[in-house]
Amino acid sequence: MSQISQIRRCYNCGAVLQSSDPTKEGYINKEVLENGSQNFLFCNKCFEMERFQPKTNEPVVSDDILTIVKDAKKKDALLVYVINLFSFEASFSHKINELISGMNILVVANKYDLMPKGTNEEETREYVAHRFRAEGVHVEKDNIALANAFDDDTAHTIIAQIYELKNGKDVYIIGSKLAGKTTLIDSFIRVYKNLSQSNIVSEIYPGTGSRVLQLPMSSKTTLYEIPDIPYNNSVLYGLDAANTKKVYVTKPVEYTDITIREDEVLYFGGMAFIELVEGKRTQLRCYFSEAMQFKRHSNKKCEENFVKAISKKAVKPYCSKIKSVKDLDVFEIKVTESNYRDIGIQGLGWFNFLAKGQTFRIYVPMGVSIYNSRPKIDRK
Ligand SMILES: Nc1nc2c(ncn2[C@@H]2O[C@H](COP(=O)(O)OP(=O)(O)OP(=O)(O)O)[C@@H](O)[C@H]2O)c(=O)[nH]1
Ligand SMILES: [Mg+2]
Repeated sequence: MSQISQIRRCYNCGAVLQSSDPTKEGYINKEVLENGSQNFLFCNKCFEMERFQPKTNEPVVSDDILTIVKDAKKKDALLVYVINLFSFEASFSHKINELISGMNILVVANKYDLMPKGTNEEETREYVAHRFRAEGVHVEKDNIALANAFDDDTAHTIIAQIYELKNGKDVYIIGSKLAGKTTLIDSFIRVYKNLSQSNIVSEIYPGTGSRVLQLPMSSKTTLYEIPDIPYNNSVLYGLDAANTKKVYVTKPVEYTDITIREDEVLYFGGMAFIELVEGKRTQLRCYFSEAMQFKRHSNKKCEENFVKAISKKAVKPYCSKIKSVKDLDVFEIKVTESNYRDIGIQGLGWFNFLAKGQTFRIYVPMGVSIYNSRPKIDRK
């Protein structure tokens, strides 16, 4: 008799995974290795690297939100966490994540309809679970619903999932501004039957100054809409209407491949730009709105030239808040591994590239977050 078993490797560094010797390459906790529910596994070293990246700007969360989340936790409620799948990676608040860790969570990965054609559902769930895991929040892969909030079928499925998971408890919906909570709740209201004696109301939540929408779920339980997690770390924050329209993605995103060389920069309109400070020529697979103008330049006086291009409105879309180089935040990312990676800008989009020891600098409007992660869309 013979037995075949698969040797699993770290998704990041490629080391063979083992849980016998923590001092050797590829060490991973035994329970994670044996769990079997995840296709992509990281050795502990790579996982820590991913998890404890230097934190960039975070959303500023009000005390009201924290009070409501604490209450939800105390009640052992189901938390429905709505994310905008196109751009959520840097939308998390560590204060909130510390609180929700260990709660019963259903993630609604919304705007799935904006993902490129052919996006794989299973891989997307895996990616979302990974991003939550990197934030210290465990979410079962089966508790990640891919959604288009406008769609009645989606609303039916999610409502059924909520009833299945809520265990007779209340439900709280949380998510960043523009994630799609209102659209989703409107769809719920269209498709669900209110069998209780109570009405849908919007009332001040006890202990806060916030008005909260409340939907009766049964005679004893209620669904509460927690106020938006602010998006002050997104490029969309404070952007004028005309430029917002150009940044905003409204149909399935299509990528553009652009190659940059060492000492070159690539503009993402007049919203942000990246510089290849060190490393061989690299192809960037860029996922941004179709109105985005990509332009390559030399990196000489790159910040000054970028500001000038914006002041002349020579690049579109542009962020009019950038009036001098002091209005730019700059991040440096050195990648060591030999694998595909994403670098993304909150609210704007992301690019994917083969990491081979490059050093990038990312210039963004002040206060905007960036992230560096395993790919959202796998390259076959
Ligand atoms: N393509 C697509 N767009 C969506 C989806 N859900 C919401 N939107 C759009 O995203 C934007 C934000 O949706 P809202 O439902 O208002 O989001 P919110 O989380 O309530 O955020 P607020 O604007 O703060 O109320 C709107 O322009 C919606 O039309 C979705 O599943 N797919
Ligand atoms: Mg809303």
